[in-house]
Amino acid sequence: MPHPSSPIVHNNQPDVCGLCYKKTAMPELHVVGDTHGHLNELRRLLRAVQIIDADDNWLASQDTLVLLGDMVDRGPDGVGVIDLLTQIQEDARAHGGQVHAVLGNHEVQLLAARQFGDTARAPESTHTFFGDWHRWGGVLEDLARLQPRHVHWLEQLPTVVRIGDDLLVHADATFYPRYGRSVDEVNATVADVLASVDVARWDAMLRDMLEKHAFEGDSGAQFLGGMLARFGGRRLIHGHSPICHVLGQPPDSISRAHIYAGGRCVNVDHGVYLGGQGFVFTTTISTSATTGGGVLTK
Ligand SMILES: [Mn+2]
Repeated sequence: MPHPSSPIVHNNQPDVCGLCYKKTAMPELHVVGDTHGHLNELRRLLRAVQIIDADDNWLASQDTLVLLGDMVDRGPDGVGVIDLLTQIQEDARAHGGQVHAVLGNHEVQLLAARQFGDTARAPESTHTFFGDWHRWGGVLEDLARLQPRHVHWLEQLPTVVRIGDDLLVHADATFYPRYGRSVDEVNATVADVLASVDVARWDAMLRDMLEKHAFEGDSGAQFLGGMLARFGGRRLIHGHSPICHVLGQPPDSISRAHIYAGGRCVNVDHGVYLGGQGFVFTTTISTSATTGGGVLTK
């Protein structure tokens, strides 16, 4: 096999040479949990596993990177996170890779604060969209810096993504199958709400997105099984519920994903905004024959 002239090779058979980026032939899936405006930490994590280089160039060949939502709020630079993701999304695409970001409740809360401001969330409610966004960690500088290109990027985010046998969503919540019978239907339903000016629909969706811990215990595992049967996939990966809270451990002690429900559920919320060191969950992309149409009982 001829030796490449440059150590930087985007190669369809990357395991032929030790100087090539990728040591394995199989494309990998990398998943990053709730970033919450922590741009420096996100860069540090992506650089540490050589997904991007020191200048934010894509290094991960034909791999797929998924940011699992709640990329904004709570931290210093949510808009900076959006800008970085937009840029590496383009760079990855140009090099055969993919970057997806999934919609989390904080993205919807930010869009709601921008669109509805001091509008009450319900006729008798004293809660406003802006007030709730701010109370739950909304950063005023982010709202002020939000340009139409950021809004457009947020509005087109998918809510569910399936990569091989992995189904990726932000929240360990039960609303997804109520929003559609397929991944595409759920994404279309959420996009339809975001494109609407219907306060009641926004309010209901925001409440749906706040649920946590839906896949825990026997009934949770049963629901999870139905959800995987419905949307396809053999495993679900989510963020939204910091692992340190789930396990009752200090945030800085969390260094890996929390795998539960007999291996069919993976929580990757590293709690970076709470002081967690963060991690990137990496797995090979496998595809087996899976079918949709399962029955959900929860
Ligand atoms: Mn969340």
